[in-house]
Amino acid sequence: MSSIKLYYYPVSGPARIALMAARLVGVPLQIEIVDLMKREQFSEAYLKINPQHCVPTLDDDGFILSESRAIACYLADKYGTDDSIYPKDIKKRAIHPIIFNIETEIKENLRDDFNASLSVLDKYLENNEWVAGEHITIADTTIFASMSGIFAAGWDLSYFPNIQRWLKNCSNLPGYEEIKEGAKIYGDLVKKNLKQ
Ligand SMILES: N[C@@H](CCC(=O)N[C@@H](CS)C(=O)NCC(=O)O)C(=O)O
Repeated sequence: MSSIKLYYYPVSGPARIALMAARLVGVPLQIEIVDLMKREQFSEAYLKINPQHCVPTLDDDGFILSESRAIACYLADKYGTDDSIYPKDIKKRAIHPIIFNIETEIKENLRDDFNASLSVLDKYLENNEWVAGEHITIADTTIFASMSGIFAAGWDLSYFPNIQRWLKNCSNLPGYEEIKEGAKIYGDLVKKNLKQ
């Protein structure tokens, strides 16, 4: 297999989505760190492959792709050994997006919105081991990777027992050890911002 590069920064949730999807698929990656703190995403070379100057970006033997979820789908479609982690059946694919916006203060309505999204996720997990059913799919790695920073910030999950069980399972996934430090840095930044 030719080399697949992932332009990555561990503190970025979208970058973690792409990395965990790749690890779940089992495709070998060459990770290229783009240090956002040093503004490396604005280098001339990087802007040529990603004019939107963000991570992640995938370079699969010259085929350049940005957008974390598109990368997850591409990797699963192209390199997945079967379609279980990204079903071909579009009805099996359907999940609700979970969106969270953070500012320096978490306003009551945002907190409620996020908890409402968590309730939906918890309900999905009530009768299912994984988000989309009995099998792990890229829905799990995508949701887990994007929310891992918020969980690392210590979001109160006491009302969501199924999410707590799912999180334990997610912490055994391939790629988890690699992403957990970035998620922790993100979580610490959130905690620090909230204290200010
Ligand atoms: N929709 C994009 C969002 C990517 C994104 O926002 N990346 C941020 C880090 S979380 C970034 O690289 N920001 C640097 C910049 O915009 O200059 C995706 O899902 O891949």
